Amino acid sequence: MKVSAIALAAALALAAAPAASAADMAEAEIVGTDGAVIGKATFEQTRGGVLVSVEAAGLPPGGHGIHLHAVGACTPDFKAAKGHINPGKVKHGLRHPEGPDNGDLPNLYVAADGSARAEFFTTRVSVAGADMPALLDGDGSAVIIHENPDDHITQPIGGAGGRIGCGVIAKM
Ligand SMILES: [Cu+2]
Repeated sequence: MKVSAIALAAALALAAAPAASAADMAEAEIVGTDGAVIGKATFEQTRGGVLVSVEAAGLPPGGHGIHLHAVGACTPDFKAAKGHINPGKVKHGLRHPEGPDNGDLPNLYVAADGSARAEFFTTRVSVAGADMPALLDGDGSAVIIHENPDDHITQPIGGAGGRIGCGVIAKM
C-alpha cells in the first residue's frame, strides 16, 4: 500500500507538470472506501465532448465500471453520489439499444500492481454546460469506480457492483 501511494504521488506530480489551461476544466480527487486518496481524474471540454483522464493506484486488478454520477458528494458514503447523470432516464449501457445514459463510460482496467491509467472521451456530458448536461451543475457530479466490470447492458449498472472509489468533480 505504501509503495502504491508513493508511485501515485510521483504519477500525480508528473501529471500536474503541464500548466492547466482555460475555463472548462474540472478535476476530481478519487478516494477509496477508507477515505484515502487513490487517484485523480481530469475533465477537459473539447469542441466535440469531454476528454477524461484517470490515474489511480491501490485498486484490485482487472476491469472496473467507471461512471459519472449525478451528485457531487462522496460522504457519508459513496451512495451520496446517487445514480448516473441521466436526465432523459434512458437505459444504462454502451451496448444497450435504448442507451447509453449520460454517465456511461468504458471500463477502467487496473494492472496487476493495482495501478490504472486511462483516457476516455464522452460526447454525452459537458464540463460547464452546453448542449449536454454539465458536470459542474448546481449539485455537482462525481466519478465513481465500481468493484466489478460493467457489461454495458445489464440494468441498472451493468453488474458493476459496489462502489470502491469516489471523487467529487470540481472546477479547476
Ligand atoms: Cu456507477
